[in-house]
Parts: sequence; structure tokens; C-alpha cells
Amino acid sequence: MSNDKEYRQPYENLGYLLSSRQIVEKVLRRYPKIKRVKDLKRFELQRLDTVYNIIEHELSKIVRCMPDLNKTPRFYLELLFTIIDENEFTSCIKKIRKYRGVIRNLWSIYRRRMLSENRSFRISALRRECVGRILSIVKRKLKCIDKIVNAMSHARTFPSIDPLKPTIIVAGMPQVGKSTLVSTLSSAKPKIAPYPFTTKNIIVGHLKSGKLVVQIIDTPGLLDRPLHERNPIEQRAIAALEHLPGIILYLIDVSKLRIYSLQEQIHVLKDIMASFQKKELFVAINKIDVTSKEDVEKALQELRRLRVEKIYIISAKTGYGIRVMLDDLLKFLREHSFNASSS
Ligand SMILES: Nc1nc2c(ncn2[C@@H]2O[C@H](COP(=O)(O)OP(=O)(O)OP(=O)(O)O)[C@@H](O)[C@H]2O)c(=O)[nH]1
Ligand SMILES: [Mg+2]
Repeated sequence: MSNDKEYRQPYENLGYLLSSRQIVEKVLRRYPKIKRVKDLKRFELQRLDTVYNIIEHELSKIVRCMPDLNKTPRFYLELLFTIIDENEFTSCIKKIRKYRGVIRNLWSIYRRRMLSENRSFRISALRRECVGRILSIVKRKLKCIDKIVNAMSHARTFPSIDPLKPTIIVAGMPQVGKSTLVSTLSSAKPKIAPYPFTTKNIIVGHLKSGKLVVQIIDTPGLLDRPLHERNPIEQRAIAALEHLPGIILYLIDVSKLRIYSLQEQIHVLKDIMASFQKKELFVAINKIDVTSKEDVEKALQELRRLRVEKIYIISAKTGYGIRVMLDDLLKFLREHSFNASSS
């Protein structure tokens, strides 16, 4: 299990990658600046080498920066693939590798030809031809670089969620009290970061109990609407959460402050149960301080009909019922020692 040192998400420190257009621009900027030397052959070789070195440097940087599909946690791969399709991603990396080799070959063939050539006009013509061919590959064959560079710049902003740490994912329709609960439970100040395809930021708090450190995630704009209202990419961003080890805590508000009806909240809960079949589900009826007994009873009946077993009655505001619920959640997380294999 990971320790409680601050987790850094895998894309955070990616180097700065250039788009195909930026690579060509960099070449065209540097290329004319090469100092002319008396020996024309040396000069032209230097020009060719500069072009090759810039392109090789940028392509190798892209290849080196790419996440290893076998080592990157599934959660983070799934998030990445919401931004760039998985097949597109792998075929693009293959393409970059292939054309990197083609460019290397062109460079060394033309270099050899230039070395064995003594006519000045031919040496310059060979250099021109080679540079033209190399740049045309970058412009025409390696357009896919742009998609990767764009995806990686998004990936840098993904939230830092430790994919090995036990996690409580707090779900529920808007205004049911998710944020209030997360801040009540978190020992440290929760961190805020964007999550793909949500207008609101995801919030990650931590709570400690003995040696156990648990992440608690507030998911505004994510698990608060029926799934059929979402497009497949948004659904994939939601499904990524399935790869975090831990549980779902679904909040219900049937108080006099409620915005959504019990039926609407049960509908979203059913969706969540269907999408997170591998996750243990806990449900809390929140805002008990302002809820009538009858409304609590109705909610309990609906939940029992859905065969929800772990139901709590709480008030995130006054703290009522929180200790009992938290003890149960922690007991469950402790007993199910979550690790990478659960993802
Ligand atoms: N009386 C009472 N009010 C509560 C309780 N929990 C939350 N609230 C209030 O309910 C309102 C919504 O709470 P939030 O924590 O912002 O709800 P949320 O689910 O995070 O809302 P979104 O981020 O919009 O999805 C706030 O005014 C809270 O003060 C509770 O247990 N009792
Ligand atoms: Mg909130």
C-alpha cells in the first residue's frame, strides 16, 4: 500500500511538447541562423544536421514522455483516453516511432551522398531535397502529434488521486450536502483540481485513522445526473472512477430543503449501482436535522426495495450520525485491504 506522502499524478511533470507546426517553426527559425563557413560542404552538412537534430530531439521527447501502458495506473489511462481515443493514441505513437526511423534513414543516406559529392550545386541541392522531405514528413505524416500534445497538456491538469489508496467516492445529486460532508470528514484542507468533462472541479480530501489514510472525493457535476444524459466520453470519465480502490457513499436529501424528489434521487442511485457494480455501496440520508420522520421512512422503504444494506442517517451540518457511519466505512476499508490488483 502507498504511504501518506503526497501523491503526484503521473502526467504532472511531463516535459513541454511541441506540436508538428511548432517543430517545423523551430527548424525554420534555427536553420537560417547557422553561421556560414568557407567550406560549403561543411556548411551544408551542418545545416542538415541541425534540422535533423531538432526534429529527432522533439520526436524522442514525445516518445519518452508517453505513459507506459503497462505501468500507468488504469484510472489515469482511462482519464487520458477520454481525451484521446486509445487506438488513436497507440497508432500515433507507432507512427511517430516509424517516421522517426524513416527520418533517421533519410538523414544518413543524404549525408553520405553529400559527403561523396564534390560539386557545390549538387551538395546544396541534396541538402535542400533532404530538408524538404523531412519537413514534409513532419507536416503531412505526423499530424497526429498534435492530438497527443493536446491530450498531454490536458493530462497535466488531472487531479492527484492516489490509485492505490482506499477511497470514498461521495456521490449524490446537487445540493444534497456532498461538499459539506467531505470538508467535515477531511483532516487536511481538501485539494481542488479539474476533472475531464465536468464544469466543476473535483475535490480530494484525506482522513487519517491510525495508520489508515483514506481519500475522500467530492464529485460535483459527475455522479449527480442520470447517466443517459451523458455522452460516451463523459461516461468513460465516470467509469474511470471504478478503477479506484474503495467505496461509493451516496447521499440523499429528503429534507424540507431538498431540490430533487426522492424518486429522482433513487433514479440516479440506480444508475450508480449499475455503473459501479464492483464497488461496495453505502447510502446516507443527510440533513436529518431538518427532515421529517415520515420522509426518512419513505426513503428507507425505497432503499430497502433496492436491497441497499448499508444505510445511515446523518447530518453533515450538526455531525449527527457521522461517527457511527465513519467507523463503519473505515472498518470496511481496513478489512478490505485495497491494493493495485483491485483496480
Ligand atoms: N440543515 C442542514 N443543511 C445541510 C446539511 N448538509 C448540507 N447542508 C446544506 O445544504 C446546502 C448544500 O450543501 P453542499 O455541501 O454545498 O451540497 P453539495 O452536494 O456539495 O452541492 P453541489 O456541489 O451543488 O452538488 C448548503 O447550504 C449546506 O449548508 C445538513 O446536514 N443539514
Ligand atoms: Mg459541492
